[in-house]
Amino acid sequence: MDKINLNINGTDFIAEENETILDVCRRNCIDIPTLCYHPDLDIKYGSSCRLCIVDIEGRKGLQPSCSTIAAEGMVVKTHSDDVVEARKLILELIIEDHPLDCLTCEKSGDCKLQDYCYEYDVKGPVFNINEKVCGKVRESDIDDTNEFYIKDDSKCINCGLCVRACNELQVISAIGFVNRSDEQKVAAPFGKTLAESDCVSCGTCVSLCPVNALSPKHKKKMRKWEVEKKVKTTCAYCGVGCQIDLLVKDNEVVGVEPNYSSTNKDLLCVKGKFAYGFINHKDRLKKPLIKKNGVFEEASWEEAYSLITEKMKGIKNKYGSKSFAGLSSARVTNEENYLFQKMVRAYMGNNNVDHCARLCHASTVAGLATTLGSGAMTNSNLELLDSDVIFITGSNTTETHPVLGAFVKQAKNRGAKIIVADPRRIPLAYKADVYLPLKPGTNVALFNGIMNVIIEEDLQDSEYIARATENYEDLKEVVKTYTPEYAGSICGVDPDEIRKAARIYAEGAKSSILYSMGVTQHTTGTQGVMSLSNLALLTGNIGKESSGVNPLRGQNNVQGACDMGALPGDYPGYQKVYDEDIKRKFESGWGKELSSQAGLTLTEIINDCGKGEIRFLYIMGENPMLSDPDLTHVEESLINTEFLVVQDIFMTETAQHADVVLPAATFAEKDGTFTNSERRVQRVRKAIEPIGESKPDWEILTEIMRRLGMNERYENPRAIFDELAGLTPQYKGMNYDRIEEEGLQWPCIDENHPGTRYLHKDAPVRGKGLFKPADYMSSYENSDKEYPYILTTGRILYHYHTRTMTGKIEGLNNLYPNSFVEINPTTASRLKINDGELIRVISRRGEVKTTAFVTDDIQEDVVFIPFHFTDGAANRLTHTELDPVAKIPEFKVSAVRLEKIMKEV
Ligand SMILES: Nc1nc2c(c(=O)[nH]1)N[C@H]1C(S)=C(S)[C@@H](COP(=O)(O)OP(=O)(O)OC[C@H]3O[C@@H](n4cnc5c(=O)[nH]c(N)nc54)[C@H](O)[C@@H]3O)O[C@H]1N2
Ligand SMILES: Nc1nc2c(c(=O)[nH]1)N[C@H]1C(S)=C(S)[C@@H](COP(=O)(O)OP(=O)(O)OC[C@H]3O[C@@H](n4cnc5c(=O)[nH]c(N)nc54)[C@H](O)[C@@H]3O)O[C@H]1N2
Ligand code: SF4
Ligand code: SF4
Ligand code: SF4
Ligand SMILES: [Mo]
Repeated sequence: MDKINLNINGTDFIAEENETILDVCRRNCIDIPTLCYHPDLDIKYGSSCRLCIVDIEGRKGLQPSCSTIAAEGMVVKTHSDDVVEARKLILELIIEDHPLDCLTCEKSGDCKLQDYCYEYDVKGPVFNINEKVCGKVRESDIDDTNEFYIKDDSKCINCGLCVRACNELQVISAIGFVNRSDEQKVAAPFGKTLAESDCVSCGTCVSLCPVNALSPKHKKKMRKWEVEKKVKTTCAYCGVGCQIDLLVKDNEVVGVEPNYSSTNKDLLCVKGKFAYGFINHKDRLKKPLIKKNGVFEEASWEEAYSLITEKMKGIKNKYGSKSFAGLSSARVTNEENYLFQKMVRAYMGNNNVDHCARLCHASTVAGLATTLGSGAMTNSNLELLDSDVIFITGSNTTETHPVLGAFVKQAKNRGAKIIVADPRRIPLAYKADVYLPLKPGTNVALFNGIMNVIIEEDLQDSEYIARATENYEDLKEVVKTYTPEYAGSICGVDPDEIRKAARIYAEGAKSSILYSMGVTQHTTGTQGVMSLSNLALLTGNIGKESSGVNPLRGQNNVQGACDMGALPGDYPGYQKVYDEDIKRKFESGWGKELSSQAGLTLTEIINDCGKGEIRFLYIMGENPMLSDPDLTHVEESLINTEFLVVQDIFMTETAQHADVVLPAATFAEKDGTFTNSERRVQRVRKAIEPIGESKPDWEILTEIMRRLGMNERYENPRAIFDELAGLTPQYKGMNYDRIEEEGLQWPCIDENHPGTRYLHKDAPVRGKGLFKPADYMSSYENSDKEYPYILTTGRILYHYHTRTMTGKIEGLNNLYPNSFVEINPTTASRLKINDGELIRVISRRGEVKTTAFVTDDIQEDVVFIPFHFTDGAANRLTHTELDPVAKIPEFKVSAVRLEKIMKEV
C-alpha cells in the first residue's frame, strides 16, 4: 500500500488508508474541536456539529475533518482565519439557545461547550432572536424518571452523540430524536419517559454528552476541578474486565467513567458505571470482629491475628493437616489468590483450596482441558465484532456480560447471524436468526442433533478433522442416532429449527460459540462443554480469529483465581499437584514440603465441614450462605465448623457464622491485577486509602503467613506478581511495566512474547483436538406429580450475586428490591396465580415465598428465580447432586411445585 502524504498546518504527515483528516490530527496531537465525534461511530453519517471544519487547499468551502478522508497531496489548515471565524459563528448559534447558568450548572468546568466558547472568545448570545431567558429551565425539559441519570432538554445541543451511541454502540435504541426543527429533542419514542423506555441505564450517553443535558443523578455536589485524581483501573464486577477511571475526592470514589480500551472500547454497563457506591458505604466492615458468647465484638488486628494463628497451630497439632480448608475468591486479585493458595499448601500442608469457579466453570476447565488442552476462552472480546455467526447458548449475554452483549449486537448489525439456544427468551433471542427454546438439562441432545445434521448434510470440515483431530469415528457413531426429530423430541425443539441452526453454524466462515452457566451448571455439565467443543472441531471453527469456543468467565477475576491455582488439583498455571517434578519446583520455590494428593473441592469441603472432618475453614471473599446449593445444608455445615474465619468487605450471611471476621479493602483501595475472561491480565490500581481499619487481602495474608513462621515479606503486589510470574508458565513474560497500558493476554511465555489473542492457532494446544462424544443423560431431578415444574436459576442485569455490593445501591434496589419467580402465563392461569402475587415455591430441600412475575419469555412448566436475594433465596430449593467429573452442582435444574398463599380469614 502506498503511503498517503499530506500537509497539515505546514508540516508533512502520513495518513493510513481510509483515515480521516480528524483522525490523522488526533493521532498527531493537533487539536481540532468536536462536539459530536466518537472514534467508533460510523463516519458515513457525518458531522452534525460541524465544529471540526478545516480548510483544504483547492476545495470550495470548509470541510468537516471527521468525515473527509485524507488524500495524497492534501494541504490542510486547521486554524485559518476562515476556520476560526466559522467555528465562532457555530458556537454563537449554539449558545444563542443555551441556558447560560454556568454559575450553578453541575457540568461547569467539564463542559466542552464552555471550553470551546472560552477558546473561541464567544461571550454569550449575540443575535437576540430567541425569547428564552438565560438560565431558565422549563419543567417539561426535565426527565428524571431514570434511577441513575437526568435528562435536561434545555441544555441539549442536538449533537446526536447519545442517540448514536445508544443505537450504534450499545444497540439498545432507547432514545432518538423526536419533533422537527426548533422543537427537535432527544427522547424515548412514542412519548415514553426514560423509565418506560428500553433504556438499560448503561450510562454511555451520560458519559459522552458534551454538556449537562445528560447528567448522573447521585452525583456529589462538587465542581469538576475538585476531583483530585482519576485512577485507571479494572471493573470489579463481571469477567468482561472493563477499563474504568475512578474519580476521587476526599478519599471517596465520586464517579466512574469508561477508559477507552481494547477490552471494552468506551462501553460499560449499569454496574460498572453507576454501582460504585458500595466502596464508601457506611456498612463497610471497618474493624476486625471476634465472636464472644455468640456476639461479635470489635477487636484489634493484633488480637484477631493472634487468635487465628493460635487456632491454626492448635488444630494442626491436634488433628493434622486434613482438618483445614480454605475458600479463595474470584473477586480479589491474582496476587491475593496466589498468596491464599500458597498459605493453604505451604502452611496447612494440603491442597484443600478451591473457590466459586467450582460452582461456575469447573466443567469448562475440566471439559476443554480434555478436548483442547486449555480451559479458557479461545478468543478475545473485540474479535466478536468480526464473527459472522455467533451461537449463544446458556449465556444471557446482554444481562451478564453486557458489553459483550453489545458487541454481539454490533456484529449482527454488520451482518452476522445469531443463533440462541436457551429455555428463556432472553433479550438476544429477539435478535436471533434462529431461536431454540430447549428444555433445561437437554443441551447434549441438542448439540448432538446439530452435529447429526452437519454430518448428514456433509457440512463438516473434513480437512481440519483429518489434520487436527482424533476420535472422529466415535463422534460419528454417537451422534448418528440424534436425528433432528429424535433430538427435538428430547429438547422440545422443532427439528427444522435444529436443521436451520446447524446449517447456519456450519456454513459460517468464522462461527463463534458463546456459552456460560446454562451449559456448565448441570450434572452433565462437562459433557455439555465437550459437546460444544466437538461442534467447533467438527466444523474447524477453532484456532482462528473471531471463531472458537468461548466460555464467558463470570467473576471479575475468576480466570485469574483459576490461573493462580486456587483449585485443589492445580498449582498456579494448571500444573498438577500429583506431578512430582512440579511438586519439587514449588517445594524449592516456597521452601516447604508439599502434598501430592489432590485436595477437596468446594462442594466437598462444605460437606466435610458438616461431618466435622474439616475443623478450620478460612473463607476469603465468598458468600456460600447464599451462593451454594441447598442452603439448609450449608448452614448446618458452617455451624458445625469448629473455627471459621471470614474475610470480606461487608458483614455477609456467611460472616454471621464466623468466629473471626476480618475487614478487607475493596478493589478501589489496593493494587494488583485481575485476569478477565479473554485471558487479559490487567492492572487494578489503588485510588483511595482503605476505609476504616480495613486492609488489602494481600496484606492480611502476608501477616498471617509471617506469623505462621513462613518468612514471607512482600513489599507490595508488584513483588508478589514477580514471584508468581516466575512459577506460572502462562504469565512468565509479564510484569507490571509490560501490562501497564493495555494488559497482556496469556499465554505470554517470555519477556518478548506479545501475548496471545486467540488460542489453538495451527492446532489445539493438546496436539490434536479430541472428539469426546456423549449420549444424552437426563438431569438428576425431573418433574413429577408432586413437583411438576422445573426450576432454573440465574441472574439479572441489575444485581450481582449475593448483592453484598449491588444491594447497597439505591437505584438498583428501587428497580429490583426483591426476589421474584418468572412463570409462563399458561402455567400461571392453570394455578390461578396473578402477576405480582406472593406465592410459595417448594422443592424437596425447602420452600421460599416470592413474587410471581408472569411472562411468556419463559416456557411452560419451567420457572426461573434469580439467586441474588436473601428473601426468596433460590438456593433454599436447589440440590447438591454434582457432575461426577467437575463436581459442579446442578443449579439449572431442580423440581419444584408452586402454591398460592391462602389468605388467612
Ligand atoms: N448482572 C450480573 N452479571 C453477572 C453476574 C451477576 O450476578 N449479575 N455474575 C457473573 C458470573 S460469576 C457468571 S458465572 C456469569 C453467568 O452468566 P450467565 O451464564 O449468562 O447467567 P445465568 O443467568 O446464570 O444463566 C444463563 C442462561 O442459561 C439459561 N439456561 C438455563 N438452563 C439451561 C439449559 O439447560 N440449557 C441452556 N442452553 N441454557 C440454560 C438461562 O435461561 C439463562 O438465560 O455472569 C456474570 N455476570
Ligand atoms: N442458584 C444458583 N446459585 C449460584 C449460581 C447460579 O447460577 N444459581 N451461580 C454460581 C456462580 S457461577 C458463582 S460464581 C457463585 C458466586 O458466589 P460467591 O462468590 O459466593 O458470590 P459473591 O456475592 O460474588 O461473593 C463474593 C464475596 O466477596 C466479597 N468481596 C468483594 N470484594 C472483595 C475483596 O476485595 N476482598 C474480600 N475479602 N472480599 C471481597 C463480597 O462482599 C462477597 O461477600 O454463585 C453460584 N451460585
Ligand atoms: S443509558 Fe444506555 S441504554 Fe439508556 S439511553 Fe443511554 S445509552 Fe441508551
Ligand atoms: S443530550 Fe447531550 S449527547 Fe444527546 S444530543 Fe443533546 S447534547 Fe448531544
Ligand atoms: S460489563 Fe462487566 S466489567 Fe463491564 S462495566 Fe459491566 S460489570 Fe463491569
Ligand atoms: Mo460464576
